Amino acid sequence: MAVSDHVSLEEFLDGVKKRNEGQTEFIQAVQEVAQDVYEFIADKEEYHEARILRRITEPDRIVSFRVCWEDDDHKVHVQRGWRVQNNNAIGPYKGGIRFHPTVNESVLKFLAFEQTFKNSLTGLPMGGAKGGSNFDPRGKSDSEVMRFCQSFMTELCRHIGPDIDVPAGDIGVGSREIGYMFGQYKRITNRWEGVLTGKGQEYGGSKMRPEATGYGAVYFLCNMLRHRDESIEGKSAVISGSGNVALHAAEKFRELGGKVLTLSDSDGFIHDPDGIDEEKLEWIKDLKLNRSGRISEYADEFSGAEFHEDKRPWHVEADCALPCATQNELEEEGAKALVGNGVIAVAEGANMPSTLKAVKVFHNAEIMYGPGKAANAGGVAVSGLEMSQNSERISWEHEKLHDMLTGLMSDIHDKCVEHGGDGEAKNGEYVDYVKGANIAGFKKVADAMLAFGVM
Ligand code: NDP
Ligand code: 2IT
Repeated sequence: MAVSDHVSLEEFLDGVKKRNEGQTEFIQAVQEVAQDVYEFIADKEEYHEARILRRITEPDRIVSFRVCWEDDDHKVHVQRGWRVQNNNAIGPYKGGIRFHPTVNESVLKFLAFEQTFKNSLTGLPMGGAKGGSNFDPRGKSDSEVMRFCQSFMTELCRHIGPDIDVPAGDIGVGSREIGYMFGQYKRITNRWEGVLTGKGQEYGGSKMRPEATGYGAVYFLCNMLRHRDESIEGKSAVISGSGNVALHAAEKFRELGGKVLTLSDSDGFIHDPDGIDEEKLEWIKDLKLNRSGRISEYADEFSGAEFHEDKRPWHVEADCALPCATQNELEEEGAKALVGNGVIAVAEGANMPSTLKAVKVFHNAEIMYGPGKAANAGGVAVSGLEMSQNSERISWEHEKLHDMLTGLMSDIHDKCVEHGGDGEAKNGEYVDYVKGANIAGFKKVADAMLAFGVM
């Protein structure tokens, strides 16, 4: 029997900071989870003895590799690629791949750590991982992106497999990149298997996967609102980002009777006081998907809309906020502006878009705040369903998958209420969704780890 290991929360966090010096995003993510987990395990000696949290904060492994590729002018580029396999206690490693110049080990470790809890919350058998590269797909030709993806997969393929680790998309990795990577995996291994999710529907991709994260975030928002006898009908929203998650969140929010006021990209945000209707949204999709355009062009196209360069949309008055771009895009000052303008609910489509100080502002104001690991879990949940369909060699219909997605988001909401509120599915009480998600996500992984003994 192991001896008890009762280090205080402060000592534990000091250790995390020392062991991961300079990895600010990773430390931030651990800090947010550790507070709640410590409270939960205060009287549960077995988790202390087995040092479960200490083990979850040490990735199972990190693979780092060189990715070499040639551009259209035959210039050779050398980039770095990573896969962080955080924890596979409850299922094969699972999580997206990000291509963005800001990618580094800290960012991928925070994402893999968060993914471990998110995947657990879905109730599906998936462990947590994340990968990517500091490659910037912006401004690159299709051929350049193809050569990069092939080179990246040539190394990554040694570390993944349908029962080992199943990557998917994230920032900078959409259906085009998944296609190139899947093709290369198949070519090298001579195996057609469900090794990636988010595939095209012609070759094993699941219906509903492209929409799942954004729609799921709005369904999570609906569940939070319903808990307080509210709905989206007639409400307004500020949304950041204009990628896969943001555009599908905007689409669903509008479909459910809400008015979307803003969208953004890394150049700034657009504000359309008349609301971004279906036709305008189709125009943006075409701009982003087919013309590699910038969101600023919206203000030139639609009268009444304004572009705010280098600004974020949090000062625009709205009932709801959906940060759907990237980590730490919503700081304390933005949170105060939202609360000051009477926001009632925030649902995170992005991963950790709110800083710790911003989260505190939401908690103090007791608004409904759904953290990314709960609110954006719809994407990976449908990825899990894509894995099931691939294993069964079958394709489920749109309606069935849609029903499963809404059911999964409602279950995740209920788990948050169970551990972050007073457990009643519908009573209007304040729910600490961060605490609920952290504890529910932790418990399943921790209990599986206890079953395996010390390793
Ligand atoms: P996309 O690449 O499709 O879109 C990303 C959007 O965010 C773009 O509008 C981009 O603008 C903006 N953005 C990216 N980085 C920055 C930055 N540093 N500052 C400001 N804006 C930025 O990615 P997704 O929509 O897939 O992902 C968005 C978020 O959702 C990420 O946090 C991701 O981890 C999370 N997520 C995604 C899931 C999915 O299924 N795709 C699942 C769960 C979470 P620009 O074009 O100017 O770079
Ligand atoms: O952050 C995420 O959940 C994702 N990028 C999706 C992961 C997945 O495996 O579908």
